[in-house]
Amino acid sequence: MKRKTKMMWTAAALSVSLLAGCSGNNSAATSTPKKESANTASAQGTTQTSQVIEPHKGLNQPPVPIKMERTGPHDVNVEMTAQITDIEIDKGKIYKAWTFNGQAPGPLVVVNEGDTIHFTLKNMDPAIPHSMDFHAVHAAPSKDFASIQPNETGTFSYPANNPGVFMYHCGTSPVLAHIANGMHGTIIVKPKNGYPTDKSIDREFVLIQNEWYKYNDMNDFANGVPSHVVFSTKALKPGEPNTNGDTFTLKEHPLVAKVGDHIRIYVNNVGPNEVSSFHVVGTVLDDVYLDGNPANHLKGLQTVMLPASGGAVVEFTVTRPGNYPIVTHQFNHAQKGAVAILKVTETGEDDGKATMGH
Ligand SMILES: [Cu+2]
Repeated sequence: MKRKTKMMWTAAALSVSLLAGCSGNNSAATSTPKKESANTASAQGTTQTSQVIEPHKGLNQPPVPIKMERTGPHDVNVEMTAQITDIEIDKGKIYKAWTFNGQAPGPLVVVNEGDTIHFTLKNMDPAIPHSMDFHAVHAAPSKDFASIQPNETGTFSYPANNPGVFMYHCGTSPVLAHIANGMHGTIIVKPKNGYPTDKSIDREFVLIQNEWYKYNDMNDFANGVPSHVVFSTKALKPGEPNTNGDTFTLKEHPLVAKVGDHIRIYVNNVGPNEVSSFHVVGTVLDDVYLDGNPANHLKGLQTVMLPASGGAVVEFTVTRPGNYPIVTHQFNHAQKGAVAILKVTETGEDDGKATMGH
């Protein structure tokens, strides 16, 4: 790795896998909270105060950093919150999201294949029960993914024995409402023996795709089409950006690489409803590991199909300087925001020039 990062957002220390065998507190900060208050949010955006459910009116809980601590060679404590936090999903449009830790998608969780996750969920929502369903683990959902009542805390343990890029989400009924309101995210389980291409990777990023609908509108969630389809990125290392799923941040603050870099992206489509036709304009995906499992190795893909919840590790080389749009090739969704820019420069640093749309 020859990555040099710029401090664009507040640092986040995320990968407990880096702490294997030692114990230490590895908490992550989130992106800089938006300045809008709930009042200005309702004035600026389409989220009308009248639509906000009564117990959430005026509520905008500041993001609480995730806590991750490795307590043994194969044991990781993860503490997260369920909380109500305003997210700017489009310029000036605030969504009073149901979130994990005040981010939507929630904070990235990284563990090692073979770890046992000791998970604690603190429900800060004054009104609604929430829960956690990690796709990466083997568990009894009725017990291990049980709902935590408002203002209560619950703890669960389960093994993460399969490597890959997995979705997590709140599994409280109606699940569609909890996911569509923002309670989703990504957990990476690092393969015990790595990926065959590990040695040649120069830079790696995380990209998550999600959709937004009308605020807390069950009919729109079930029968409508998304108003916004968006990408976000999450930090793999301290100092890398954490962003929420919005239409503009990854255009204004692109991912940055150097000419010749071999790039890896951990990508996850958290839906809730749509599939992603993940595509990087200007290159071919030389190596793809479906769901991030090294056994699912494909070569030379133009586009990788990610079902709702699906993940992948995709790798490619950038041979020429310029801006490479990363899209879902379902262009109705790209038009609604699902474009991120990878800026490739001779130096590997952002040259500050504006990026183009797509
Ligand atoms: Cu929930």
